[in-house]
Amino acid sequence: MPSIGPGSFLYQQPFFDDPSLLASFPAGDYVCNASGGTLGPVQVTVTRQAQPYWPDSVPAYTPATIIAMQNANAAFDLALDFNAWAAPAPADFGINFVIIYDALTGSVVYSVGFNAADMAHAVPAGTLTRGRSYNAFLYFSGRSQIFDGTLNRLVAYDYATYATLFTVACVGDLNRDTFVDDADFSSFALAYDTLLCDEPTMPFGCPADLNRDGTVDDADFSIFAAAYNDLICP
Ligand SMILES: [Ca+2]
Ligand SMILES: [Ca+2]
Repeated sequence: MPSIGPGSFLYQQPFFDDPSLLASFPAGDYVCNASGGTLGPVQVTVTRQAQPYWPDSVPAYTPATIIAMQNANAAFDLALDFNAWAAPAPADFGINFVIIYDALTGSVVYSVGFNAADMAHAVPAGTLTRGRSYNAFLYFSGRSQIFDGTLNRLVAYDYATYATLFTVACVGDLNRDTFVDDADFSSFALAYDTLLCDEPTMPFGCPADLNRDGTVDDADFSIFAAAYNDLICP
């Protein structure tokens, strides 16, 4: 049986999707030696499966959620929609989280567990700070543990996907600098000329669509004009 020395962390890799790791660790059993943890030196057998537990269904936000995350308003609940797992992993133990990190400081500002069958979660109003950048992870982890009378056989896997998340400083502040000024007006005018949010030339997330109805038109201009008149985000 091949042996993996201390410092190897095979189980932490998303190895079912990594061709080089697949080549390095073909299906079979491996002895994994570890030390330095609270248990001291331990030895477990890691069973490398021939087939992935789930071929294609890892957690991911829906496209509409990813777009909404480009102009989130921290003052309201933020609805996150994502897929459930079509073929839940046969894990003895699974843990799933939405984890939101501040993109600048790296600190965790929000973390909540959810069930594998869940397809939505709302980040409560007031959790995020306006005018900031975040990374919002969907994290899935599963463990299967089998004691065969001699050894604990462990199969473990972790997978995470994430999307960038921006909160607006205020309505109309399209470049998120806390002022609604000529720079924002220029961006708004271009979007107004483009009109439709699903035009390829429209900036991602359609930030100038202030009433979120899919077009940048006179209704949005009325909202923008009021903010432009105020200049400074309240
Ligand atoms: Ca601005
Ligand atoms: Ca609109």
